[in-house]
Amino acid sequence: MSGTVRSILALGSNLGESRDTLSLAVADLVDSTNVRLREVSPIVQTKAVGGPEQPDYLNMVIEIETDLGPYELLEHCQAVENKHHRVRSVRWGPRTLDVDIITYGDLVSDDEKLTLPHPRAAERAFVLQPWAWMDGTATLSGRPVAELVQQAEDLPGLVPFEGA
Ligand code: PH2
Ligand code: MG
Ligand code: MG
Repeated sequence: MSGTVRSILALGSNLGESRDTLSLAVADLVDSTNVRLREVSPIVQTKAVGGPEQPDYLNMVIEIETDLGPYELLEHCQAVENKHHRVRSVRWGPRTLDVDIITYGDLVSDDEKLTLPHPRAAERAFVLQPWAWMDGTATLSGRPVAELVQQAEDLPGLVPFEGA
């Protein structure tokens, strides 16, 4: 795909100085003429979904506009994760930074390296709620994000982040 594409990225952190990490990661993600920031969600504090017992997460989403192809964008996101000392050990284990591509334009892909839309986004309040707060008209696979979030099992474990 070429030209300018809008994409939703989800960020999460539950190790280290998570609040600072998220801010720095947003700056790193858009520090490129190929990636422009359109919108930023509020930050939410969320109970961990899946994986081992672990600290609460801070989660947020951003909307970008990009000239990168989907795999170039994936590499870019992974480079930003690595810069923030992301270590891949336990699946769904605690992490300093996770950056997931939720949507890339209207692209639908079932490639195991990059499944689009993100295969679990439609049931995760930690993605859907900040997204709905950022953009009340957003849809995911044709369904309103603000409606999907009402059915998400992890919604009761989510609160707006009140920290500085
Ligand atoms: N990410 C996961 C697994 N579980 N739970 C919350 N609350 N937030 C996350 O970002 C998260 C998770 C895998 O990436
Ligand atoms: Mg993830
Ligand atoms: Mg990830």
